[in-house]
Amino acid sequence: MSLHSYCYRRVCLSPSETLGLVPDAAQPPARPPTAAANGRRRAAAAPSSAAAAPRAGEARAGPGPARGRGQGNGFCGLFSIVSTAGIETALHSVLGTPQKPSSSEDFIREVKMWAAVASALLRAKVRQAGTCSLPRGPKGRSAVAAAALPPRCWQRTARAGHTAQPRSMKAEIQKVEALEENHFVCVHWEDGSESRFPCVWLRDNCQCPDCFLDSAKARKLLFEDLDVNIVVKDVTLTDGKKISVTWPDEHTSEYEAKWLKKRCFSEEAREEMRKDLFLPERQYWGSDLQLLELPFEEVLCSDESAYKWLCTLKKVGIVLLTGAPAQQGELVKLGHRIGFLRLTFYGPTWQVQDKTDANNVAYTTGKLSFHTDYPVMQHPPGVQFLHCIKQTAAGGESEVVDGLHVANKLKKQNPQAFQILSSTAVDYTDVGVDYCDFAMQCKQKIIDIDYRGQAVRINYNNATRDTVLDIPAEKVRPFYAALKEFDDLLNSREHKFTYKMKPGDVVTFDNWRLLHGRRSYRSGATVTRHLEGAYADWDVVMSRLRILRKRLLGRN
Ligand code: OGA
Ligand code: NM2
Ligand code: ZN
Ligand code: ZN
Repeated sequence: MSLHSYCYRRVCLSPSETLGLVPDAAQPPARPPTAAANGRRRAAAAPSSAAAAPRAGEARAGPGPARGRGQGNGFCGLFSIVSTAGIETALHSVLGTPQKPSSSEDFIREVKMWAAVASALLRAKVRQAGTCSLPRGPKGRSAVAAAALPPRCWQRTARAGHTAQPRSMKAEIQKVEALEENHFVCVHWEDGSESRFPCVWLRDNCQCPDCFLDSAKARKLLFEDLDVNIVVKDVTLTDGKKISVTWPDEHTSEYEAKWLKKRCFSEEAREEMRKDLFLPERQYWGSDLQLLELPFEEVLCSDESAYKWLCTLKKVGIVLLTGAPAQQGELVKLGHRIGFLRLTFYGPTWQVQDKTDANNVAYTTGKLSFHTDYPVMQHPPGVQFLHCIKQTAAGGESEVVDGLHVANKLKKQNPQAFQILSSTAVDYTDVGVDYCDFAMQCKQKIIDIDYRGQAVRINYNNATRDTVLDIPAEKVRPFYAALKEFDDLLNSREHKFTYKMKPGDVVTFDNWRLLHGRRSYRSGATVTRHLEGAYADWDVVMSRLRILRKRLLGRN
């Protein structure tokens, strides 16, 4: 075992505590950082409560990079950790930096040093009874996590029975026949309708154990073994509920009526399936937004509430969860509720507050104009959570706008501006240090469109839009003019919705669809406003939504 994996495994936490954010233990982590780099990063990696910790930058160990966060003083910073996530963050920070020490001896010395730091951290975790003792539950889950989410309470409620009934789907077959030189199987349904299934698709989707691994619900049949010109040798109907196909090589396949009906190739059936799988329905809104509020605790513990939360998040794009404890660590529970959070260079969760030498404009008291987070990533976070821990008396109000709704309006109002924004690749940049050091660059269209020309994602943050603009000079002014049109529309009174978060509020929103902003507030000697933020991926959120829906409504 290499030194890397040695020190890594020693500090690895159990999967339930790690949000799934810890890289696979089998993969060697990046090299430990140099001491100098860590002097800058250490405390930044340990989220600490606003009250207990020094403000970022107030107790700097030494000069950091221009955009670095620089805070804390050596080991004291490490011991200010108050949550499992904090420990994990710190350990990643300690172990996950790609900087190279100068020689292999240096390297080994540093690995040893950081291994010692890691075990000190683990000891600290046990020692700090008041702030971070994590008594084990029966299966090694931390009591903190268990209290928030009593042993997978969503699993418990799942078995408790539900009001919703499975959807009835009548699928009785009257007759079956082969058509078009046996290239199609035509199923005649009892209701008089019919479905035509191409033979190549039927053979490809044989559900027998030789062709399909039921435990994985995945195809075993290799594509190289599929004859794309295959025809049926024989097709028969068994009791109206099943058809049986014999292939030229005598392989037989059976297909159930219900299974076939769902997979009918008609435009209507495919649309139905699309809706079932992806819930594409959107409700557009403007200043008239009816913001759904749900109690935070209910979403954690009731499947019905969680389902409502995620359905509305998908359809409307924003839901407010209320009454969360006004302390750090609550978003980690929300992450567990869906599956896991999305790690970025700003950490597993991040603290939005005024910081000295802020490494992001969000970490100042300034106004944030309408933006989506992280367009500098090729795949920006789909969902964002912002938990208000502390709110300032004057200023700091939040604003949201339905970006896809506004993009549709722009398309009608000024098709040329829409065309420019949906075809010009804009450079974004983000360089600095936080969870580890980063130098992000990305090209994004401000309005992403699908194959039909429909707006599907907004990628716009004026702060991280690069000074580099990789377009011909004559296209520059038209680009700015188009962006001005869009920005003006976003900011029009009819489109934006304003609210002010209270401690305990958690706003959850679609970061691909909404743009959000905040009004400025006065800076002071102490932190007067503090939000904890986190991201999730739409894939993960949709996965949880489908599971909840299946459980509650009996549908896929
Ligand atoms: C951010 C952000 C909003 C706020 O951190 O990206 O948009 O209200 N914050 O501070
Ligand atoms: N923060 C809030 O695109 C961005 O820079 C969004 C991200 C710092 C995690 C801000
Ligand atoms: Zn088969
Ligand atoms: Zn933001």
